[in-house]
Amino acid sequence: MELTASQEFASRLEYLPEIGSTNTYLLEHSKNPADWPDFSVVLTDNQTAGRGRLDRVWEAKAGRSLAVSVLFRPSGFGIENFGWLPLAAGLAMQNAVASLIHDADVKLKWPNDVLVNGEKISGILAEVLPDGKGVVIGAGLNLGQTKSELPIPTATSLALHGVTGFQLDDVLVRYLASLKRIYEELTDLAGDVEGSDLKNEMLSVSSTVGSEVLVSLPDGTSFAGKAIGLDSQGRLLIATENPIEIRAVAAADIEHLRQ
Ligand code: BT5
Repeated sequence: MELTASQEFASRLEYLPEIGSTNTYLLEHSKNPADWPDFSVVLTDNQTAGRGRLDRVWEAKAGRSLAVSVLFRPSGFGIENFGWLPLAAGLAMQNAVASLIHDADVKLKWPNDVLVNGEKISGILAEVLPDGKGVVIGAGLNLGQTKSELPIPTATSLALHGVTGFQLDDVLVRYLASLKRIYEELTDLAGDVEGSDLKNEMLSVSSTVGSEVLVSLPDGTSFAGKAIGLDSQGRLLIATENPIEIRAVAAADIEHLRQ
């Protein structure tokens, strides 16, 4: 696999012709920082057991989708700011997709789904290393699937928006270049994103902030409110009416009700 352009941005880059899950592979193999430094990358175009959040499944058609996992061992900020990393990855993927699809609305649904005209083209799964000193961030991107090859009616792919005939490297380099730029910004800010251009950029491509949402929490409860912003750790802030309060959610499923 020719990955010359992407190689420039990764400290280590490993292409696997087939793998169950790039996240699982990286979590299991990356114990030694000397072999697997910060910003090591593992990818495949044939992921057979992709994982979503909360034990859900990420489906990928062999040869028609990208699965890429990046290892972060931040030295510039601590675990309290790790919450920004999956949001950074979502923004990087939004940048990559928006650079390829010009005639559609490419937005970020909190925490990090990339939607094209409201349909999901990419999902991201962040997992903290067993030693707590880093995070693996995996992204799935639908490349060549037809509508019937996608698992849900509200999913889409690059091909469905006329983006075809590219090399994997052309797509991957856009994601990695953007992710590296955002990671460097996050490091320069020492993870303190409040009031920064980076936070404004995240807010400007968010379809969630400003929307009425239904929030479903991992414990099975749910509540409705208006998403009004992100707090200092990247949690979504929701204003509710009954009772009148602002709640911050770190892990939840969001349904957009109306803008
Ligand atoms: C996600 O979970 O969207 C995170 C997906 C992360 C996948 C990457 S691929 C590289 C790395 N290695 C892994 O094993 N995983 C990561 P969540 O927000 O829970 O959404 C999962 C839901 O998205 C599923 O329940 C389906 O409804 C839907 N879905 C599954 N496959 C999809 C696809 N290819 N395109 C769009 N939606 C999909």
